[in-house]
Amino acid sequence: MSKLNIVLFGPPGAGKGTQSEFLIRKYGLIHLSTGDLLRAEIKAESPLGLQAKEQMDAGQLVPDEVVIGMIRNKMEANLEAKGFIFDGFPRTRAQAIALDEMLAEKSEPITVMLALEVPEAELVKRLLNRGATSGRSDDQDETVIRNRIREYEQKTAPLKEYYSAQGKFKALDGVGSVEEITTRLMEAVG
Ligand code: B4P
Repeated sequence: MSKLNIVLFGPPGAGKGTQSEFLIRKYGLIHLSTGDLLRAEIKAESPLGLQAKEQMDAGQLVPDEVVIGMIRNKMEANLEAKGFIFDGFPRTRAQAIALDEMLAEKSEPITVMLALEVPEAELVKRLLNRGATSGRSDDQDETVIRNRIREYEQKTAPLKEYYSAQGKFKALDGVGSVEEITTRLMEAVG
């Protein structure tokens, strides 16, 4: 049976992390979140984590080679997986090309890219709210949050065209209750 490889896509605060939890349980997939992997490096105070923290706290993307290397290691450690959910990766065209190359080596292409669409005002509200409760440093300051959204618009949003050209792009309304959005995602996976 072919593997199910999902790219869960959307701006910061669109609900990627939240929805990944349901999708990995439903389909038995491995969750690969570059944000979570980077935060684990920061917690461990590794050299990579110390460098990434500066960029993350400024609302900038971490260099491509860093996140591509992390994803490659995790995929190689999970060769028997039924498939992967890529959450927050790829975020640039170079990352998308690298991911396609890694999957081509194993003849297991991306199945679908599911893009959660949420207006900017709602994103800022959700992230400030999380900043008030979770202590995530990049969620505390509205300027940093808006910078992350700008980075998304400039470097990440163009990937919609990249996946459209492969016939894999599906956009979904990301506003509503968490359960409603989970249902929309499951319908889109089919
Ligand atoms: P991430 O960890 O990916 O964080 P994020 O984009 O801010 O979104 P996240 O997935 O956490 O939030 P979610 O939408 O689930 O990245 C953090 C940083 O790491 C980046 O800024 C960058 O510096 C670096 N980085 C990561 N990946 C990289 C890459 N590939 N290349 C370069 N740099 C990289 O949810 C947000 C909040 O909304 C939650 O509090 C949730 O409770 C709430 N929410 C969810 N669904 C909701 C709903 N339906 N209604 C109301 N609230 C909802």
